[in-house]
Amino acid sequence: MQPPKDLSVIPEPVSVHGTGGPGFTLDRGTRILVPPGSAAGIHVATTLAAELRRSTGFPLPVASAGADDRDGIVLRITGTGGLGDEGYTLEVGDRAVVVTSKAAEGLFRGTQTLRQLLPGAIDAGSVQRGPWRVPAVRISDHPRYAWRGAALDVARHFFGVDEVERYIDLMALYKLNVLHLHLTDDQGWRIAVDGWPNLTRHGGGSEVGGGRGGWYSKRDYQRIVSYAQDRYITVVPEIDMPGHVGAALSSYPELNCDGQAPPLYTGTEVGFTSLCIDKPATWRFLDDVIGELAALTPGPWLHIGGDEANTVPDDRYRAFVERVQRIVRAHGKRAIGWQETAKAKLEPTSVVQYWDVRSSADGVRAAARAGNGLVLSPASRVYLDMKYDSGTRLGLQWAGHVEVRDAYDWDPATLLDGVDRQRVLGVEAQLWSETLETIDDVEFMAFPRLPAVAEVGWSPGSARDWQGFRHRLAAQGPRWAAMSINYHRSAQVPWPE
Ligand code: NGO
Repeated sequence: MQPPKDLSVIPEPVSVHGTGGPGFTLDRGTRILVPPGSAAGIHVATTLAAELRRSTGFPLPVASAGADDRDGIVLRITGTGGLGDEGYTLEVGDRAVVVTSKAAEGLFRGTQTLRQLLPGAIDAGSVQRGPWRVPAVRISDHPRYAWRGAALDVARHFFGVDEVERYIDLMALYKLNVLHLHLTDDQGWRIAVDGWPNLTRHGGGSEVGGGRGGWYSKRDYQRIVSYAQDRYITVVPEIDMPGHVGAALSSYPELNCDGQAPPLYTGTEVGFTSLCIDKPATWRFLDDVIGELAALTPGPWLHIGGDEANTVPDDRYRAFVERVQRIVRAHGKRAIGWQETAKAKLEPTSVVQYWDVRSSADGVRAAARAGNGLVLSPASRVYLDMKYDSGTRLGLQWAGHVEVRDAYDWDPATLLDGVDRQRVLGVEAQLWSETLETIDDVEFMAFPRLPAVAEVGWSPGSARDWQGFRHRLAAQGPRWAAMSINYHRSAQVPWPE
């Protein structure tokens, strides 16, 4: 049976069937049932209950499912026939919504679909009037790519823990699963390192335009990591090197070849700073920074930057990247670096992140041929800091304008010819913050393009089409209003009045 017409789930699930009947209505008596003794089930159920209580005002108790319990929102952990850890099925009957997955991740992703099957008002921060109907459907779903990321630049302008958590909330609704934090750059150093306190004390106190900046204590960073973990999102921290290090150079004279610390920098030019590659102090510094950050980070990845080191000759650059990869490995992590790192001899487990659509991608192709995984962030598609059009108040335009359709209408499998599609781990939307000062600014650039990239990463190519997508996006408008998201009302989307 055809699914009901007004379904507007993003990302589009792999398969959706209407099953007829009235569907399910969430009410004051609804319980959320989990498998007895399942900590993962309780965890997912508790997060869902908190989300749904805010707007319904219902108690929604979480309880262990007894053998005969079939009413309510039922979360089940059991094999789902090849849907993988993030895959799930969701069945809506008159008496129950049943979400099934083989793992907690998949259960959580399924509950995010359930949110989107409910009216947009379900995502409001205060109690709203129902009814809270869920249409009668059967969904079977799993992601196309394992890496569906969003990067936030907290270096050019600083964003506090609460603001990052807000961004994580927005990512979770669209099933993104990697948060890449760009923690250091010329304009600011944002993460505490015990052995090098001046990095934050001095280097954390600036940002683009001369504002106060800010930085995360280790506890702050851990709060972000665990908030993300609760939503099955992996944090990938980035320490950019050997370039983009102005704040570090300004904090410690010994990191400079001439022993002189430059003043803090608040402009937006790129590519003119570098660590002093031959100094022993540089390597002590990198080992400490990477070691401390690795110890704080539960995920397997550490991003080493590597972009735009324009003052470093190629042979020195290659030797630098190779040595840094070894340090990352020694601290138990896998390295990911911007596409420039493909100039070096990469470890088999290292990943290359493609971004610069202006320069040749041959190095990236060679890395893929050698077996390295790729994360795709083509600037003309997924740089959410690009202006939508010439009228956009915020943003840059070095990669052109990126309208919603540009962010949506492309295929990661064929973006780079000559690259084996098996090498593509996924996609990542970038949000650089040279022009973004507040979380409102961040939201304006991310919405509606972030959900577009989320669908590129999740949905099968065959399920995607721009015409359908723009209508599903339009239907998210009331939900975004309920969530007070500051979104761009792109003329490409038929928003309801
Ligand atoms: C480039 C540059 C960043 C800028 C960004 C602005 C990469 C990987 N390095 O992307 O420093 O902030 O463009 O769009």
